[in-house]
Order: sequence, then C-alpha cells, then structure tokens
Amino acid sequence: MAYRWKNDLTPADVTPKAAFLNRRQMIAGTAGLGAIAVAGKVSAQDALEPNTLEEITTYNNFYEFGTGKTDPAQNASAMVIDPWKVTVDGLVDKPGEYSLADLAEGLTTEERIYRFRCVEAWSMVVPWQGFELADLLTKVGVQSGAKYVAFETVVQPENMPGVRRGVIDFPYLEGLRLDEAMHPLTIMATGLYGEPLPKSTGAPIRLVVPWKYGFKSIKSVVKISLVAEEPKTTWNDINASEYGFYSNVNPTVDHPRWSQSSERRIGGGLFSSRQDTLMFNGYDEVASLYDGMDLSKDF
Ligand SMILES: Nc1nc2c(c(=O)[nH]1)N[C@H]1C(S)=C(S)[C@@H](COP(=O)(O)O)O[C@H]1N2
Ligand SMILES: [Mo]
Repeated sequence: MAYRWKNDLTPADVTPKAAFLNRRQMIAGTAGLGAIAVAGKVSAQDALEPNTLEEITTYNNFYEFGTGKTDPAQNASAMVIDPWKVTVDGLVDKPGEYSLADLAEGLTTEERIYRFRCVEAWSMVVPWQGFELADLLTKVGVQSGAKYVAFETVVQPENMPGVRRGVIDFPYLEGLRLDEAMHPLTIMATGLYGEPLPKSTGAPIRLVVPWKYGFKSIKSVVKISLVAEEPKTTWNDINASEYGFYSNVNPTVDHPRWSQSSERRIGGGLFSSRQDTLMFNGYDEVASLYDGMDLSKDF
C-alpha cells in the first residue's frame, strides 16, 4: 500500500500478525524477569510497536454496547453492518446516501500506523487502513459556507444494549472544524491489520483523528454533514468543563479529575509501561491549525 503522508511509524514497524499474537509468550519465554528492569518509563516516540489485534479488539470504548472495556468485544457482533449507507448532507455539492463502495470510489486506501490516546490516559498503537477524509470531502464538494463537519453513529437499539439502557444520549455525535477535517492526518478507517474493521472497533467505517483524544474518533459512522456552526458533540454536551470541542491531546492541560501528563500503554502485561504524553500526541504538524488559540482555555 502506498504512503502519501509522512508517518513516523512505517510498515517496517509492523511485525506479522502471528508474531504479534505470540509476542508476549516469546518475550516471557526468552527474556524472563530480566526484561522487567528495563520496562520503565519510555517516551512515546520509542514505543512504535503496534498493539496486537487482540488488544485492539478487546479493550474498547463503544458505549452503544456497554460502558465496560470488554463489552464491545462481547456484544458488538450483533451490530448489522451489511448493507451500510452513509448519508452525506448539508453544505455539499453531491449530497446523498452512499454505499461504502461509492464512498471509497476513486480514493486511495492506505495503511496508517497511528498512536491512539484516550482521554482516560491509556494509549495504543494501531495499524489502520483508510482514506483521507479530505479526499472524500473534495470528492463530494464542500460549499463555501461550510465551516465544520458533523458525524453521527448508527443506532440499532435491538442490537445495542448500551442504547437500550440509555447509558448516554444516542446517536453518538462528533465534529471537527473544516480545516481539521481536511488535514491529511485525518482518515476514515475501514480496516486494521489488513482486514475489514472488526465490529468492536467501529465497523464498517469510523473516523480517526490521531492528535485528538480518542472520543473524537467516532465509530460506525452513518452520517457526515457539512455545517456552518460548531455542531453538538457527545462528550462536550455531557460535560463541557471536562471535554472540550477541540480535545487535542495536551499533556499540560489536566482533566479536572486526573493528570494528562502521562499515559498507560495497553498491552505487554508485566511489561506494560507508563510513558510521557506528547503534545498533539506527537503529531506536531497540526500545531499551526491552532495559531492564535489559547490551548489552555480553548481545549
Ligand atoms: N459511537 C461511538 N464512538 C466512539 C465511542 C463510543 O462510545 N461510541 N468511544 C470513543 C472513545 S472514548 C474512544 S477512546 C475510542 C475507542 O476506540 P477503540 O475502541 O477502537 O480503541 O472510540 C471513540 N468513539
Ligand atoms: Mo476515550
């Protein structure tokens, strides 16, 4: 697959999946206790190794299926993803109900290995496949009045225990400023580890914005709207003092109830490590999007 974007994580960093699934066993077998001594605090820059498929698909946030980390893996298989339509509407030249094939038609799908940092201070590295949201927006034609992009997740009460219980308001909503949506790091992911996106991770298509806290990366998207005003977004609506509209990863702005200066990298068992959180999750190339903003207030 082609790389069109500077990526500090490359295919060379991806060990074949089989080896990944056995990684811990291999480490345990060969290194033994000696390795614990070196498993201290490492910088995120040094930890480029993607998480295993198992880690990525069994430790999730997907409240439609429950609030527990293992609920999505247990419950998401009931979600119906075929057929799937994505409504594109609002200030756009070619509105419509697009099939996945129509959506991806003419766009370059490629692998992106991204750090992923949840606002709850855990993180992973994920080898996604997807296409740039900018390419899709260009294809459908953004009209001049559009300033934001709003996204919506599917709601299937019969298949989603978290929706039936009303753990939060659904549909799950997210949004980006248009320039954030057009940034080449922003992708619509359709797969990971070379396979279609597993349901617990937001099949069949989700947003991935790697420099923002994970809740911005909305799953199982059925609607993309080009709008003039900042759209309502789920966590900002629940508690604006804790979850800003921007929610860029920022180690200097703590969550009111916990520090954001470091994070727990999922996986590795005994070998899991805490590491420093990086500004913009290490994706400094987005900094100019926020020139003139006070990131401690406009979070
Ligand atoms: N529809 C929907 N999208 C969602 C969520 C959710 O509950 N529902 N959780 C968000 C949060 S808090 C995180 S951290 C990421 C988790 O993605 P992952 O489970 O693939 O790691 O999905 C985000 N997208
Ligand atoms: Mo999250």
